[in-house]
Amino acid sequence: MSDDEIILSELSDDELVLQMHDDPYDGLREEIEEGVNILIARGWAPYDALTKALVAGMTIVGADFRDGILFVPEVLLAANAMKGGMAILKPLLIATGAPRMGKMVIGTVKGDIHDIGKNLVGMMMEGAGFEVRDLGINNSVEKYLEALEAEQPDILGMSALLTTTMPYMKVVIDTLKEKGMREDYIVLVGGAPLNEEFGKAIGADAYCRDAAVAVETAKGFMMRKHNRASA
Ligand code: B1M
Repeated sequence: MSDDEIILSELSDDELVLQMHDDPYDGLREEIEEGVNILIARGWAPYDALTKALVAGMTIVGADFRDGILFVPEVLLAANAMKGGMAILKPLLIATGAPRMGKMVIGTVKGDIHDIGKNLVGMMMEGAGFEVRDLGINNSVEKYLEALEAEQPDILGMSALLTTTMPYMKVVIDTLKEKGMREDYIVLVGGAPLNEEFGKAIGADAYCRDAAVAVETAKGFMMRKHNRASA
């Protein structure tokens, strides 16, 4: 059977998920959207559809981009397909969420236009009951400061996907220190090239490996903040 003849709704869950792993690679946004809708209609939890079908497919794209098999235009199409699936899952993830936990301002740092991971973190935080103000990509220290003043969040989240842009997180944190604002916020950082050691070295409160860890870490910090306030 050729790819054209595949009827997604006739595939088993395992076959469908395998097919969806190939879809970002081929930039097939509509097929990803259809696949997500089928999984949800079959009773899949939105989080499982996100991680097992979408993120896993994007990981394959990432490996081939790294190895020089795929190039920027193909990766842009893959990102577009991924975003189609995420747009369906976002309201579902939010609907399964809990009571309001706190507020987060999140953005990708200056010089960096990667936003898929950051968007995922924002979605998962909203799903967990956080109010999220997303600053988008390429944020200068001034933009972060402006948003912190305007939004008065509990948490500042920063994302960086490039080894050349991750040091900018330290610029933001150092500026907060200089202005005597550092202790006003819980600062969480994430992105593929970071690690825990880097998070500590730049003075963040925590490095978050993925969106689920970001949610758990944020909840933990908020609990401690509330406990301190009521002590
Ligand atoms: Co780019 N890119 N890219 N890219 N890209 C990487 C990052 C790269 C590792 C690919 C590679 O070579 N192997 C490489 C960086 C190498 C390095 O720095 N050492 C790279 C490069 C080199 C580039 C360009 C320079 C390529 C070029 O132009 N020659 C260029 C840079 C542009 C710029 O930013 N100035 C570029 C461009 C692009 C596209 C535009 C084509 C596209 C981005 C589209 C978009 O985001 N809208 C793109 C993509 C898609 C990737 C890869 C393939 C996938 C990234 C992704 O979306 N992953 C990536 C390869 C890879 O990472 N394996 C790559 C899926 C996402 C769910 O994971 O983003 O890691 P991730 O997010 C996770 C966690 O990291 C964490 O939670 C998320 C969800 O679980 N997390 C946080 C992320 N942010 C967080 C913030 C938090 C907490 C957790 O705050 C609290």
